Amino acid sequence: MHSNDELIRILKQFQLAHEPYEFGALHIGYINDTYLMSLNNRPKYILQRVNHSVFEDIDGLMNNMTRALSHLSAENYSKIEVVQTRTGRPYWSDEKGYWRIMTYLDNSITFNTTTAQKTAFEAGKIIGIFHKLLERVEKDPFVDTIPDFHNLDLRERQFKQALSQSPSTRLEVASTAIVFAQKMLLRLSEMAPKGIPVRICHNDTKLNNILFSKETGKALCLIDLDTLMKGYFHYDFGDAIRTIVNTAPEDEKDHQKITFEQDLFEAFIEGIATNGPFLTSNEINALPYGAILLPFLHGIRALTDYLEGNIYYKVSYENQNLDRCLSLFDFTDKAFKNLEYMQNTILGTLVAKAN
Ligand code: GN1
Ligand code: MG
Repeated sequence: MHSNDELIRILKQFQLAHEPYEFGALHIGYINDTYLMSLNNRPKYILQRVNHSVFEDIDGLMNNMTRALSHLSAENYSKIEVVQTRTGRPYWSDEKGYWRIMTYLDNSITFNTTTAQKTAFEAGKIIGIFHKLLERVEKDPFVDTIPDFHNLDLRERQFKQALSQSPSTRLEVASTAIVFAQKMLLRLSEMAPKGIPVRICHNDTKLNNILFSKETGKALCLIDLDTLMKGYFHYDFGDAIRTIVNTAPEDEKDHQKITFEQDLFEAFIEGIATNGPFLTSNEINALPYGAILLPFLHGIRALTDYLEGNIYYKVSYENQNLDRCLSLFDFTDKAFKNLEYMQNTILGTLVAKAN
């Protein structure tokens, strides 16, 4: 973590009035370092050091973000702004890192998990609004901030590479997870959908990347736009499902607590449906696949990182990646068992747009 003096030095690079900000480290996320900047205990800005070993092209990433943010503003979608540096750039860098500052939305709150149908409904609604706002933007200028981020073939190759190099003790401890991964890779390759249009996606739509109003409980907007790039709608769908329909946190060790809550699933779909028809029939048909693919992808990535000795994600204890993997695989299995249920619910609620 960074000292107060260091953070003040960074702040001076940005176009902000000179005020006595207090910094609070937010222990959220596995990738970046995040600080809340407050004045008299009122949060004003988010200061972040972007992880350059994960995101190689930070210039491209910040261009994606500012380009998207210029469209992400509407009566039902709250605007977030990037504070410019004194030289008019969206981030500041020196040999120690890449820094950015974004506005904090007053009276907003995030949830790691939920049991409330209203929250699930609001999440579905805001993800639909996000996609509709970005539907017509020109896609070519957007770079891939992490190439093949949700590409299962890549994640399979990385997993197999880790398997061939991992110490036998780790292979043994992770044996159940390894067997499940191999079985699921086969199943998913048989299910892979075709004819899905490319959209500009968020690609990390877990519940705690959605801001809600503390007062009304309504969803305000999506945050954490680092992985905003080309993708498929079922990626954003699946990432939301794995964190909204499951009432347990991502690294839950007690698998009895990991659930596929059908009432939350239905509320989430209803929320998407409030946006009217905006998905193609191929996209709609691919949604249940996305709800199985995404928890699995995150699980296999955590497993790969465990086998490689925790080099990608920040971990707070040695086996955290393995616990995350087992929990994500458990939810993958539960989602798979709900495949037919998901298909029926979706067909009854979402209507495809006319081509
Ligand atoms: C990572 O650090 P955070 O929470 O923003 C990961 C996401 C995962 C998430 C939780 C670039 O994001 O894909 O959903 O952990 N981001 C990257 O598992 O790998
Ligand atoms: Mg993220």
